[in-house]
Amino acid sequence: MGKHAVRSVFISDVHLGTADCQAQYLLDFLQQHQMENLYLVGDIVDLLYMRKRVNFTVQHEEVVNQIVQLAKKGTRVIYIPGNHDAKFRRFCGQSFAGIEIRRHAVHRCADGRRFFVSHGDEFDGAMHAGMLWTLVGDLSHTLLLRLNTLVNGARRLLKLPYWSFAGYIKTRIGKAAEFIRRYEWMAARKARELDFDGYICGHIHVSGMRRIDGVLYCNDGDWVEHCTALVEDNSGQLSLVHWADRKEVLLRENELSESWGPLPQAH
Ligand SMILES: [Mn+2]
Repeated sequence: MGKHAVRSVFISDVHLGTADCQAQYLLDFLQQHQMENLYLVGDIVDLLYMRKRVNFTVQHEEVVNQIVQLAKKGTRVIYIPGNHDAKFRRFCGQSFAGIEIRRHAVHRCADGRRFFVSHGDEFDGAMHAGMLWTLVGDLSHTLLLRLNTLVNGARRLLKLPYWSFAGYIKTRIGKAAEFIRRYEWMAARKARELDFDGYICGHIHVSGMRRIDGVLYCNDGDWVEHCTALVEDNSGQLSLVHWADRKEVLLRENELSESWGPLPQAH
């Protein structure tokens, strides 16, 4: 079977160097796709975590090698460091092994639409009193990820496909849903202010694609819980892809039905 030929791929929140990184699925995804542009939208290497502990396996190394190989073979690779790899932000404007490091990027789709691309942690400050951290406090979030890995270890033994336990829990907490909606809205507002057609980000580990107030919000998700990527085909259409034991298109741009107006101001 030939490779999937696509125009652009956006991935983020890989967290290489941690035990919860689903590197084997990402490696397979990168090997099965052929792309003109690869955007690494932050938190690719978890330098924060690696201060305490390092789980950089051979598979993690292979992910890095594969990305370097893609750059060598002509894929344009743009790396936008996030908050967990913020130490690399000092290299913004430089290139290493053919990989361009940027604080943010502008992506022009095949159909001419312009998207602003950033990791998304810049919205943390504007969120209510660090809502994310009161919500999924660092510790409980780490615990949730551990449980996710354990659940999927058990599922593998039972020959069941990968399933995001952490994602399942998070989207069912009312506060989390509110937090996610506010984040999506802020990104959409930023795109509108900057006069872009949409915003592409990651950071919150919840993939999504929504039309909000005239712009397209896209979140490429993560590779510790959901194993998702945002993909642009050769005509410029965007879709969200899940790639683990099961491989499926989660959402296509032309299938979007919901359209939200602006979120009411917070009380
Ligand atoms: Mn992040």
